Amino acid sequence: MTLSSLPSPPYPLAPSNPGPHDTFNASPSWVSDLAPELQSIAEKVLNGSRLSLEDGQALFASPDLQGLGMLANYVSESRNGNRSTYIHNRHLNYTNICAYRCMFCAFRRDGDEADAQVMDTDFVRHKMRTEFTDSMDEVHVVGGIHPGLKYEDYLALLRTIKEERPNLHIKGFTMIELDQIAQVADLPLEQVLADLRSAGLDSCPGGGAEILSKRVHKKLYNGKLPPEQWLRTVRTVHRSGLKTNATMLFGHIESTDERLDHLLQLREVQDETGGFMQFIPLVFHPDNTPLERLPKATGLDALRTIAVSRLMLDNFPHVKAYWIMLGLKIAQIALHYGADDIDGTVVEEHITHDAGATTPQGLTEEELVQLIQEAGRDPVRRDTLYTHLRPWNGETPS
Ligand code: V47
Repeated sequence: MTLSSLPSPPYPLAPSNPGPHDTFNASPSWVSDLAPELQSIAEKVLNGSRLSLEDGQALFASPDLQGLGMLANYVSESRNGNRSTYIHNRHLNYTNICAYRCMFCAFRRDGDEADAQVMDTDFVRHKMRTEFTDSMDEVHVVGGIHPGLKYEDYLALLRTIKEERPNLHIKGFTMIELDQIAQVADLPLEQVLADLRSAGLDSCPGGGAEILSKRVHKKLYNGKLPPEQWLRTVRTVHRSGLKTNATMLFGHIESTDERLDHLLQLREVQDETGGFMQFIPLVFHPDNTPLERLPKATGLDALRTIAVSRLMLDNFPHVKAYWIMLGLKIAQIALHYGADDIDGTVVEEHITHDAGATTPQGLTEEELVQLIQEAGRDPVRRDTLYTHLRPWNGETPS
């Protein structure tokens, strides 16, 4: 039996837009073993009360990383049981030419650099025929802010993908790209979103949020979509009916308060729109960037950030441990620190690998399944919107 022919599970995963954490009746026995600074926060979590900025500060400051992880894991398991999801997807970076010079980026190129590239529709069509299959669930489409692309180029890109692979879900264009597309179209964003949807856009990825802070924006990505505009754009996208993800790029010059402020801003948007599917903490990779002297974020910092995110973002249905950036082993541990998804097969990844990632460029479905099983979780294949869930019950290759 092939994986795609497996029946859908009889159980639902977490609701697509749950309210604050559900109320838990009896305190689990391990709560009394938590460090004192975590005890009152644990009470709030168990009562379904929302955590404050000060709670978040205490979580980041607590030396009891294991206790923090247990708390986040408790929330994650209450929503997802022992399930961890993955997706059969592939990335498509249609251009690496970018008008911006963000200090964290090793992916961008000027138009005259030898390895600068932009994919035309023939190239995309060829890729769709030779590298994509009908059994894939998602294509993740993002690119640089190319100064020369026309409105029609973006529409043609989507149409070409759908012509070749009509069932492939297109998760494409970050808020920055959407803002750029609206500018070149010289149309209101609402109209552009309607056009993009007609051409095939199904949802949007979470990239480009970086850290929603004016200070960090000014220092690292000045000129790019400012935080308030990112928030305005994402609200408009959600109101148009498109779901998106949200990311946070951490481990560079940001403070923990700036991380928390980022989370609280996302939580506020989610209260209003319910449009976020997943939260994805992204670990900064400094190689080949102007920030390459910065030390790399530790695995412990990544686990702490994932756990704090799970606890603060009480209205986000899912938290992703993006294995490409975390590394395989930390991603496995993260499935016990609040994350319930590890992303997908990916296959061809440039943004992190240009910045020194040592993970593979992609994993097979069997490898993803094995990764999840080794972590003691039950692998469940999902689609982008979590509407089709297929638990793995095949033989995992040894
Ligand atoms: O927007 C850029 C970040 C993002 C670096 O929505 C870097 O499902 C680390 O957003 N080191 C792209 N990070 C990746 C992304 C993503 C990935 C997988 C799934 C989804 C989703 C979204 O990566 C960029 C930027 O925030 N980034 N440079 C770097 N040197």
